[in-house]
Amino acid sequence: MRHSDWWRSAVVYQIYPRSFADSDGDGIGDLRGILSHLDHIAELGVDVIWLSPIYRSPHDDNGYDIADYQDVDPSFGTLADLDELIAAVHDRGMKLVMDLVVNHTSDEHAWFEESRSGPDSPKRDWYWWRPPRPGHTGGEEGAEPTNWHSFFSGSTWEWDEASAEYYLHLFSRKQPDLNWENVEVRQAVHAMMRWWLDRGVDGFRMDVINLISKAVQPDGDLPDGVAKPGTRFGDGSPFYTCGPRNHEFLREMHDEVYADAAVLTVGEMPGVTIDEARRFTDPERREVNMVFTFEHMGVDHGPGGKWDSRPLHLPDLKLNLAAWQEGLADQGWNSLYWNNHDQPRIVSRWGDDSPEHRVASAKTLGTVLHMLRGTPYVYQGEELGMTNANLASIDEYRDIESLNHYREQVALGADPQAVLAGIAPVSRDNARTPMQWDAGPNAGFTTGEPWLPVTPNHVEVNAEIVRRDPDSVFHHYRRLHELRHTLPIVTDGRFRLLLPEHEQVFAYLRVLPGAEGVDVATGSGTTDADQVLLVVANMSSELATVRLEGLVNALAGDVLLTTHDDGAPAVGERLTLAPWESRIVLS
Ligand code: ISL
Repeated sequence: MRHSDWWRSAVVYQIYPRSFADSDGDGIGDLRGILSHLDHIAELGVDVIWLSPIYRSPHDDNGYDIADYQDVDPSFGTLADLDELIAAVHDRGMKLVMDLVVNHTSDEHAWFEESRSGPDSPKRDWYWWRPPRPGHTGGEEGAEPTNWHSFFSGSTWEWDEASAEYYLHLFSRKQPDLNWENVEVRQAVHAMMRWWLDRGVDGFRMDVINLISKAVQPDGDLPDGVAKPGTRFGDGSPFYTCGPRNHEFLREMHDEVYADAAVLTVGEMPGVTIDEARRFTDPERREVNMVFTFEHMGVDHGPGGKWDSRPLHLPDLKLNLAAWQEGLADQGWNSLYWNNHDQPRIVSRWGDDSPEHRVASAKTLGTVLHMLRGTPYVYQGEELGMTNANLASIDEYRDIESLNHYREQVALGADPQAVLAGIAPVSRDNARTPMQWDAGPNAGFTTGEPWLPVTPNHVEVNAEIVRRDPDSVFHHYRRLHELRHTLPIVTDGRFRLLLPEHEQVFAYLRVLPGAEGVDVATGSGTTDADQVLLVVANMSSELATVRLEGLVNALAGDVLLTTHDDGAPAVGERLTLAPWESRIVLS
């Protein structure tokens, strides 16, 4: 492994600062709160911390709407606090990766304020300004330049009365899209990134970085999308997902900013395909190290998409993850995640968060993800087995995506209770409830009023308890990280899915060729000379029985990690697994 490839055997821990730890009692997490809990993260044995945005922001989208890329928001602290954090992270042998949100800025960013000042502004072209649709005066329904539906409901266009033009915002109206066609925009972003690298940060997680190139037509137009059923809007995503100049822009960024730095770069990419991901992450192309796919996060969506979630059909998940494992085996690199600040908690989503199965299911989900090939990401609280929020009414929600969806649907005549029932299991607020540090008031997160309710189960589910208990989710994750750091097979082994159709069990092999010429790529079997890591996991709350044909040797290897200590040693090809039991076996 080259020195610059250090991230291939690394584990990343994501902090959502607003919900991590509050040092000053205002109910909002902050940098000094993070500083006081760094040892918790170091003990977990991760290599990198990714910090969700802490920049100056009006917080329309909790900091993903940035008003100044080179300053810290007062609610989080100061630049001096951040310098201290960078140093403290480095002192503990870890690295710090910043969130880079450059598809859009806040409408309160000086660039946009200048751009908005009028059509003659030198920065007018830094954003997407367009006149009303021909035959319309502007401001009225249907006058928008395209019919695109925003990620956060409503139109992607906001009317600016003063200059009688619209501006584009794929997300909230307070998140105007930057025009990456304009070279000055790109140069300003590059300069800002270099400023952060000079300050000592170790890389970037790039927010929706596959949306920055819009398919603008030769006449300057952006095309309408195909109509979305039940709304007046169309799907604009073909015109901004992995657009025509996306690769060029990332290659340019690489060459201008981090060609010579051993940084970690990960692009968040909704709608990216395996083929595109392979190109984005092919080291030869010099773009980014890895991307976040959304495909596996969509396998439980019904026809109504995100708000229409269904119980998981395990074979769908296995086939999707296997396709990415195989698709990026020879070229490119995967990132691995179950959770982040936008996804519901995995133990509530695909595990079983009842008292009986919560711990085992959280561990087994961790096992299945962490033994895959790629760089794993752990989201704050995942190591505690934190659950969904179970918020009682719409008044308790804070997430702009959930709130806008609710308002839009109710305005269209939908039953409010039905809309709420769709939001509850998937809302981004599920991930954003305060970190559960202890059983005390507000889970030790704040001495004030938390900005989002603390989950009542913090009395049993908290950091203090899991760090003390050697059988906890925390220590299971710590051991998973240890395996990655000590066994080259976890980083480098080929992946082979077993039992693709099995509805309860997720089983796969990782294989390192032991003798020259052994072709594991074909999946045609293994030889005695190969090193084989077997992962077998019951992903259900019932007993499961499997036949692992031809794998007697693999089953008879050393059990490196298991959820159930009393699990009988495997004899023969038939194996019965307790609910949520999993094993990692090396032979
Ligand atoms: O959460 C989502 C899945 O339905 C999307 O709506 C989400 O907004 C999308 O995945 C992009 O996410 C990123 O950019 C957004 C920000 O709100 C998210 O928090 C961020 O992760 C806009 O900056």
